[in-house]
Amino acid sequence: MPEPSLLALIPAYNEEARIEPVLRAYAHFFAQNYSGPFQLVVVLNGCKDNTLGVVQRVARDFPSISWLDFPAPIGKGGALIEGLKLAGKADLIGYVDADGATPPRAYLELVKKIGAADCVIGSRWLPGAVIHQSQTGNRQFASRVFHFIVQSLFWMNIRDTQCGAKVMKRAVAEKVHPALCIADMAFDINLLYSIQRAGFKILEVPTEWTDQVGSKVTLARSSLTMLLSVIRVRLIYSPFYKLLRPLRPLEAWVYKKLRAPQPLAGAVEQTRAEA
Ligand SMILES: Nc1nc2c(ncn2[C@@H]2O[C@H](COP(=O)(O)OP(=O)(O)O)[C@@H](O)[C@H]2O)c(=O)[nH]1
Ligand SMILES: [Mg+2]
Repeated sequence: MPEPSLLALIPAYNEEARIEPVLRAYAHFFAQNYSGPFQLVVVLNGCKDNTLGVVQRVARDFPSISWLDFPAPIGKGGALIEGLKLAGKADLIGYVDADGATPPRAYLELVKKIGAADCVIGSRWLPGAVIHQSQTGNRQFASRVFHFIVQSLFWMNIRDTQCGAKVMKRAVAEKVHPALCIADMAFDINLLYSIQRAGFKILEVPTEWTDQVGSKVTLARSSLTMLLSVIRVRLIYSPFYKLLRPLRPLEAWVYKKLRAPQPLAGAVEQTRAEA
């Protein structure tokens, strides 16, 4: 029996220098090793470099590669919120970083485990994970602090919410999509928490990871933005959320100061209406 159809999104922000070998490796590997239909959709957001030209050039060599280009800086979350709208096109939809931190074979391992769950996420912190190059000390420290905050706020019991490799069944993406509103790197928390709340099962599996040079994350600013965003997600699911509406302009101002992509307000209203 052929494997289910798979659509993998790659959010890309100024990735002209890193993305080409990754696209080639994924397209090649999945053509050779995956029997189901496979599509790779690069979602460009706010790129100021020639990522688009690079993606277009590689796409000429691989029919499995296409792209969506959003000229506005809508963030990794914004790009994935847009990309997940394509869920109807495949049985499984997921995403992976543009820099090749997750090799194609490790991504395929996640995909193969989906039978037992609704969503499978790669973990760098579970026993069995293979880390070829770890994140910098500062990054690891920030990551552990972030993990502690996320665990205290959401009790999801997920060891690594931030690994860039995730895959879910179509029905899961379609069900939670209206609840997605976080545009920055805390998008993953937004996604995982809505998946758990909707009653779906998330399976966390040890993965393979090579931290790559050229990270687009500016630690101080990204940490503050992510902190603000996880608090925001927590509040959305609290009874007080409506009372906080007058603070919206202040919130918009803070995101702007942090040069972070604004959360989508509309989607939040939908979540409340559904809840
Ligand atoms: N930092 C950042 N990354 C983005 C953005 N939009 C998409 N991405 C993608 O998010 C992924 C992870 O980014 P990266 O810089 O590798 O983060 P790191 O590996 O966690 O240091 C890459 O595929 C980026 O291209 C954005 O607005 N900011
Ligand atoms: Mg990276």
